[in-house]
This record gives sequence, C-alpha cells and structure tokens, in this order.
Amino acid sequence: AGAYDFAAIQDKWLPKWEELDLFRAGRPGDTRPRKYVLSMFPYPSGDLHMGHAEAFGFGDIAARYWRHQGFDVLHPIGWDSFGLPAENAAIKRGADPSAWTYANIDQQKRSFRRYAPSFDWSRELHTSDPEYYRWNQWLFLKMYEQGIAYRKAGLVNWCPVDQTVLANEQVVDGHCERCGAVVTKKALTQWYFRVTDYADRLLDDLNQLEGAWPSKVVSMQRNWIGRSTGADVEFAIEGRDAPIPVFTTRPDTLYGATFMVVAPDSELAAELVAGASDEVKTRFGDYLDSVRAESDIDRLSTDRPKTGVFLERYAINPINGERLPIWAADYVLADYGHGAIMAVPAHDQRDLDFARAFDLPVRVVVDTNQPVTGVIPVIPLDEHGVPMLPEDLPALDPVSTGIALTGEGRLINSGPLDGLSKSNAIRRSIEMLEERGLGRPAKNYRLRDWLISRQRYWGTPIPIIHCEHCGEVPVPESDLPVRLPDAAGLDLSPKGKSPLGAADDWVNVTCPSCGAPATRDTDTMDTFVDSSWYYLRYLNANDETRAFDPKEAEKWAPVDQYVGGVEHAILHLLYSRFFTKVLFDLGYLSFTEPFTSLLNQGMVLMDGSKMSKSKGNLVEFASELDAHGTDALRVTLAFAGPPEDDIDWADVSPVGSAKFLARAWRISGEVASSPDVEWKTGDPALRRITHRLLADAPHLAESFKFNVIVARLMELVNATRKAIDQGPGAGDAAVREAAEVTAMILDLFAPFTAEDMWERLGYEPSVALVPWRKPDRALLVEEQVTAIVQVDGKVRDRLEVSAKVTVEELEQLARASAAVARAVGEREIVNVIVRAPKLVNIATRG
Ligand code: ANZ
Ligand code: ZN
Repeated sequence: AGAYDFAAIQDKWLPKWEELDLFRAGRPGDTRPRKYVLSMFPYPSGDLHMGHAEAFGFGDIAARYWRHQGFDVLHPIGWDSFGLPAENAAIKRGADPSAWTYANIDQQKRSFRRYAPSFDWSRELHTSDPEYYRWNQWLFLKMYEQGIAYRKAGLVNWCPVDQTVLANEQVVDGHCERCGAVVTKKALTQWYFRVTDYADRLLDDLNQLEGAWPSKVVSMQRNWIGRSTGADVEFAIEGRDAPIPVFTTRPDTLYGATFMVVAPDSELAAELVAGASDEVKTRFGDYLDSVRAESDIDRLSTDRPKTGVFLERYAINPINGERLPIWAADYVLADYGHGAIMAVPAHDQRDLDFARAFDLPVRVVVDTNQPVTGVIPVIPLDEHGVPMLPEDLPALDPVSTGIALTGEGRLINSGPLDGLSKSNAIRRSIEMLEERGLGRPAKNYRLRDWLISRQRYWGTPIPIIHCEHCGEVPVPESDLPVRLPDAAGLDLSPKGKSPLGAADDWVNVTCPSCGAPATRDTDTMDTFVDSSWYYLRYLNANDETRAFDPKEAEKWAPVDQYVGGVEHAILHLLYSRFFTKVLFDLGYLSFTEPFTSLLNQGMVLMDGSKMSKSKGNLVEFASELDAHGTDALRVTLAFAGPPEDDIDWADVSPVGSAKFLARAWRISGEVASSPDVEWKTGDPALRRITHRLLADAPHLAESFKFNVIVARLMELVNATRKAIDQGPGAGDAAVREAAEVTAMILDLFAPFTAEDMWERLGYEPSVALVPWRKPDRALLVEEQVTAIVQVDGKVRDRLEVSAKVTVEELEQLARASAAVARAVGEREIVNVIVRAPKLVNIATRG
C-alpha cells in the first residue's frame, strides 16, 4: 500500500479540506452547543516561529477535541497588525509600514495553511484595517462620553530611543519593554483610560478565575493592581492654611511618627520650598534634578543609600500635637497616595534607614516582644538555635540594630492606644481620627490609569478634533473611520511628536461643532486597545454596521478556552478584562470576564536557552515543517511534556514522531474487515485498551494532559500491531475498531495522517467531524484474576480479585474469607506469605 509520505498526504488533503470548508462556525440552523476556543492572535513580524507552532498547536487540540465532543466550535484567526515594530522596520528599510505588515500577514497565512489549524477563516481580521480600527474609534468615543477616556497633563514615561510615551505596564525594571532604553519622565498632555475606576472590580473578579487561570497569572494581576488599605491622615503645616493628607497602612503607629517626607517632584514640595531659605532652595533644586533622572524602581529600592533635603518647614502630628520636620526624599513617590508620608522609623525600614542617615529621632510604639493572642508569637532563637526566654529577648532598639520592627505586638508609648494589638490599634486610631475630623479609612492602588496615546504613525488615530472655540470635539460617529493619512511623504522617524502632525491635508479640518478651522488630534492609540476587544470582533468580523453584535456575544462569549504566552499575564489580559467590564456597564455584554479558562503554554527552547538569531540557535518553523511535516511537528510539541512546561528542542525527536505516525497509518491500510463488522466480536484484550483510551482521553484533554493522550495512542498503536502480527490478525473486528479510534483521536494532533487513515478505513472526509465514540463500560472494569488461598499447604478458598490488587488488600481479603476462618479455627496464625495477585499462603500453629 506504499510508504507513509507526509508531503503527499498534505498535498492531497489541503485543497480538499478547503473545498469542504469544514470549520465554519455558527451556520444557520446549527443546534449543537457552542464552544469558543481562541489562541492569542499573532503579531505579523516575519514568518511564524516555533512559539506560534506551539501556541496554535495547543489551541487547535482544544478546538478539535470539542468538535469531536459534539460542539459547534468557534476557532477564529486574525492579526494584531498595528504597532511599533512595523514602523521601525519600515523606517529601517524605507518602506511603508502597511506594505511590510500585509506582506508578513501573507507569509504567515501561507505557513498557517500548511500547519492546518482548524480555523474559521471567514472571520479573519487585521487590526490595521480601517474596517477594524474604526471600531476602536467608536469604542474610544463611547468611553469619552462616559468620562472613561480623558486627557490630562502630567509626567509620563518617555522612551528616549523610540521617542514615544509608554504605559506603566510597558516599563520593565525602569527600561523600555521594546528597545531596552532607560525610561525617563516627560511632561506631556496625553490621553488616558480610567482603569483605576475599575480597580476593585478587576481585583475582586479575579476570585472567579481562581482555578481556571494559572495561579501565577492571577497573583501577578493581583500584585499589579496592588490594593492596600489603611487611612488618610490630615497633618496641619505651619505657615500653610490647609492641612495635607498622607496615606498610611499603619495609622496605629501615629505616636511613632517623628518626621514627614514629601516627594521632591510633587507640587507640594515645590510649594513648601518656596517658603524656605535661598540656600535650601538651591540645594533642593539640585536634588530635584538628580531625582528626575531616576526610575521608580530605583527610588523604591530598600538597599540604596538614603538621600534627601530638609525643607525647614514643620508639620503637626494630629494625634499628639508634636512638631515634625518636613524633608523631601526620593523614596517617596509623587503619584502614589498623596505624595507625602508620615515617617515612622521604628516600624518602617525605609524610614529607619533615612532616620539613621540623617540622625532623626526614632520612637518605638509597638512592642513586638509582647505576644498577641490569636497570633503565633515568633520566639527568637539565640546563636545556638535555642528559643530565648522573655527576659533574654533582644532590646527593642531599631537604631542600634538597624532593623525596623514590622511584626505583630502590643502598642506602647501611644496614650489611649497602649496595650492594644496592632490590628485593634489600627481600628481604634482610625476611629479617633474620624471623631476629630482628622482622618478616614482609605485605599490605594498601585494601578495607574492607562496612558493610551502614542506619538507614532502605525496605530489608530484618536477621533478627536481640537477647536479653538469648542475645545475637544469628538468626531461624529458618521465620519468614522478617521483613516490614517498615507505614509508616503511623512517622516516616520521618532522625534517626540506624532508624524501625523505633518500631514497637513489630514490635520486641518473644520470643527464639526462650529465650522471654524480646527485640527485633528495627531496621536494614535496604544495597540493594546486593539487586542482588548478583538475576541468580540470575531463574532461579526464582516459586519460594517457595528463593532460586534450583542446577540452573537450572548451566544458565543466569553471565550471558553484562551491559549497564549505568559508574557501577556498582565498587560493584555488586564486591559481585556477592563474593556469587558466597560462594555458590560454600557449594556453591550451580559458577562464581566472575557476568558473563562486560560492555558499558558511554555516556551520552545534550544539547549536550555531562548532561541534567537543572534545566538545562532534558532529552530526555524518553516524548515522543521519541510523536514518532518506538519503532523510530526505537532505531535512532537504535544508529546514533549505538559503544555505549560518549556520544551527544549534539543531533547525531542520529530523523527520519532514521524515513525509513530507511519506505524499508525500503515495499520489503517492493513485492516481486513469491513466498516459494518460487529464490534462485540473483536479481541477483548485489544478492545479494552481502545475503550480505556476512549474513556480517559476526555478528562486528560480537558486538563491539558495532551502528552499523556499521545503516549496512550502510542500504546494503542503498538497493541494493534501486535494483534495483527501475533494475535487474531488483521481481520479481527477489534483491529478495525482500534484503527478507527486511533484516527479519531489522532485528529487532535495529526490531522493529515488521521484524515488519510480515515479514508483508508473506508470513510468519507472528514475525521474531524466524527463524534466521540462511547466507551463500552463493560470493557472498563478491571481485569479479574483468581487468587488461591492455602492454609498450611491446603487450598481452602479461591478469590476473584483485581489483577492490580495490592499485597495488603489481598492478605485482608484472605483473612476475611469464611472458608479460611473455618480452616484456621482456634489455631494461631504464625506466618502469611502473599504473592499478589495469585496466591496467599497461611501457616498456623497450635
Ligand atoms: C506610616 C507607616 C508606618 C507606614 C509603618 C508603613 C509602615 P503600600 O503597602 O505599598 O501601600 N507610603 C505612602 N505613600 C507613599 C509614597 N507616595 N511613596 C512612598 N511610600 C509611601 O505602602 C503604604 C505605606 O507606604 C504607607 O504606610 C507609607 O508608609 C508609605 F510602620 O505610613 B506607611
Ligand atoms: Zn468649534
């Protein structure tokens, strides 16, 4: 029947599949239940790579699996095609970003065609198409109406190389996420989305995702939102009318506050220093210059020397009237809380470091040596590791030890709070402040509003017109899309202002509201806007009248299974969650979370490290496909280990996968019974293996244990081979049954081979649409064997036991046998020998 030739099989099936249009979802009249399976869409920079092969391979396993389970599966594909890389590549090559982008999309499409994921191509989208980005503009206008989109002036993260602003999320350890340059601050007026209004919901709804999303991603989102609770406390300032608030998580330590610190780059610092001496003004000015060059990460780091300037001003502690010197220091950030803190050096490490550096007073107000009921006291050990007695406990002396006392304890030196535990003192101090109108409970978030405007060309134009008379005027919906001007003739190189500003014909318009000459906003949107809602656009990708149809959303969304890299654990997932909540509030959606279940695939490595051209260890997707074929590549990726784990390409064997596929395929050509053979007549041993796989594969697939399913398929293929060569032979019904089940399950991993097997077994395409076979329960019961029980050498009982019975279980069963009990009688058992599962020998005396 010829040899297994993957290239011939691919060439044979690709056009047939296209003709059959197998994977179009939501056909009229389809009454199957629905599933939405989505892999994160690719960015079109060059050809697909091994990372894509993995992510789309796993997504396709899920899509194909649910189809076999009888679902109408929506599995769409599109391109995340706006963004800086296209623009930078275009600048380097002197080409149009659009031409570069769409050429790459074509290349990736050709590769996808060969890789054959079961996509519904009728819903293909590109975010850089005006048909797509007009809906970004529409969404922007909806958010503008709601006050969720707004413009404000402020210090923004600035990448001096890309010459554009960055969202906080795009600054990694103080460096630009894209080019690695050190990020600086720049004062600019920019567009923002008010994500902070959604902070509580974004945090609280994470509880719903627990267990369905990787726990690492859930906790990264939690930390990113970073809610902390405490109090705002008002401090009067000498020589200033209004008091200033500080945010503290430890209002219980108010009696321990010995100075105040303001952020040097805050308005408050500028105002306070205006009332200080010239000498202080100069010193402060120099300090501010140095602080401006630092990243937030550096500023918050605990292990760097403390710096600061005394402002010669004083605050009044509201709880005891003490006079506190005010300092400016970089470890306090301008845009967190109120940009000012009460410093409690005895109980906060950074305050202690600062106090020790500048010789400021330290007062202990929580005795951390005093145990608190309900809290397990941490008893310090001496240098021999022996717990210390109370009288030997170290003195509460942060000044000499340099270690702040941050633990549990009881309040001291704190007037009415004395004797209270930390948590009770927090509660009581807030009450006291509230009674006097000097404070209130408060929450703070690490999360900042999402800065969405970019000074670059290749993105969605912001649909706002600036008019001298009317201010910001939204572009009327009927004028959407605001198309990008032609790139030809524009200088795209980064220069700190948007290149769109130079497109005179495009910029200069008349005001939609008053008709006077006006100008378009020249910024474009962060491309994370595009990917925040694309999962909804797939539902009506070709509808020119709306972004998406809420009725279709009701049918398909949220996404049942999302697949993608952990590099999106914060940004993309947080923004999608935010958009979903906004659309819920606007009444377009009935759910509040976009992705019900999330799978983060690992990375494909080479010799333990990340692959890259510069390291010379790049495994090219295209050449792997040429060498081994789609199916072998996909099986290799699935078989390499749990999908969450990294795969080292040096440790896997696509050649081995190809051999396995050839073995499976050969069997389909040897089957010598007809499709209407009576299954029940087949060899029971082979049938048991087949039916156990049918029974186990669903829960294995649903818990992403794809590698285990492949291993079990290998076992089944081996058993089938043995049944043909050494068992009942190729005409046995069980051999056909095993081959059919192999083809059906192999479709998850190796669609070409599976389809060809299916045809060789006498069926019409496509195996992809074959309903999952029901396992025969009778074949699932464990194999039984007969165990013989002897008492003093005489057979006394025969027990039917599982072939997998343990030694302990078998001994218990033997002792429980009535026949054995009779034989033993009053005698004493002196020895029991168990040979599971076949024999128990009991020796007695007496
Ligand atoms: C007094 C105090 C005493 C504090 C103590 C802590 C321990 P999280 O948990 O991150 O929210 N803080 C407030 N605003 C700040 C700012 N703009 N820049 C730097 N630090 C700031 O931290 C809240 C705590 O960080 C606040 O509670 C405040 O110090 C400080 F034993 O107030 B605390
Ligand atoms: Zn106007």
